[in-house]
Amino acid sequence: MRIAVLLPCYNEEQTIGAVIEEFRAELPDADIYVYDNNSKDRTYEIAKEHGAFVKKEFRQGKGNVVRSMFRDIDADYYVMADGDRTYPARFVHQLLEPLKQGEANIVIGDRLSNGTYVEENKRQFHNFGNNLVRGLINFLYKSDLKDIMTGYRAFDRLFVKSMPVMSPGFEIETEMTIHTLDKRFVIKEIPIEYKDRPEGSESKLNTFSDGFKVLNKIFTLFKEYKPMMFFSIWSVLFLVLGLASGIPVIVEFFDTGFITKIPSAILAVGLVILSVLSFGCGLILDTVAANFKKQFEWELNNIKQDMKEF
Ligand SMILES: Nc1nc2c(ncn2[C@@H]2O[C@H](COP(=O)(O)OP(=O)(O)O)[C@@H](O)[C@H]2O)c(=O)[nH]1
Ligand SMILES: [Mg+2]
Repeated sequence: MRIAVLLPCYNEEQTIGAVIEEFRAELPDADIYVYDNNSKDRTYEIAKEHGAFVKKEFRQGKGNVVRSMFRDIDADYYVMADGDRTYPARFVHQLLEPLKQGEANIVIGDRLSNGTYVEENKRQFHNFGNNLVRGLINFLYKSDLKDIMTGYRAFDRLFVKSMPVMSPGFEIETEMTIHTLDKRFVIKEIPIEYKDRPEGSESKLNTFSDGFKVLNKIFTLFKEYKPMMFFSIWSVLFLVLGLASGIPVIVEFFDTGFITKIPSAILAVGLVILSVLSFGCGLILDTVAANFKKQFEWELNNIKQDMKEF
């Protein structure tokens, strides 16, 4: 059974050595991979000195790194963590166990339910962001996840080899979670402790620009994965506005046999046409999305078949 530990890194010279040693102590037989993303410090050299498989990824962004890692690396189980020593390695066994038992395809280390993230993280706005994203996703996908954006995760091979990584940057975690829910992979959450970065080590995440990208990702994936619901919302909105401006015109017509509110009449017709168009878009794209889902299921069957022959 091969286990791969994946550590995407950008400027983590201060901590990467310790992270590699901690994971090696917990999983002596695992292969540890560090993908260095144009670091301006000695991350690459230090990771090499500590005996990790080190590779350079030139396209900047965590998503780009994860994309390459998922494509390049062969293993039965995968663990992903940050290179900043915020996710303790000792939880790795708890993360791997449900995969080995076949009880989950993806296990996430949840920083939020036991409050260690809220306690440790110094950036208050991140808690608001976490709550907002969690609320949105749980509402859209009728799920009950506690921590959507955690960087501590374990996956089985089926998940890794079928995950289309489209996000270039920090939206990658959100994308993975939504993909999991949409494609009915089994997800399990394990509460973990989170430790803030040591003094002098800096987070690469920008609260506002990356927060905006995450929200944008949720919006885009909602449109792509649930087009009927997405376009129905627009359709209803236009219909309500259309009726609001059109009903007085109709009432006037029945009362007097004439129409004097010409601008309202034109507006109402426009809005109702938009409503019907939105609904049509929803119907068409719903079929497209359904076909993609079927395609994906066949792809999963193929990957599973390859794994058996492997
Ligand atoms: N490869 C790569 N890794 C990155 C990049 N930005 C951040 N990381 C790594 O991704 C992980 C998470 O980033 P971090 O700054 O800790 O985000 P936070 O945990 O949300 O504060 C860390 O291991 C970073 O080194 C990047 O552009 N490329
Ligand atoms: Mg981090």
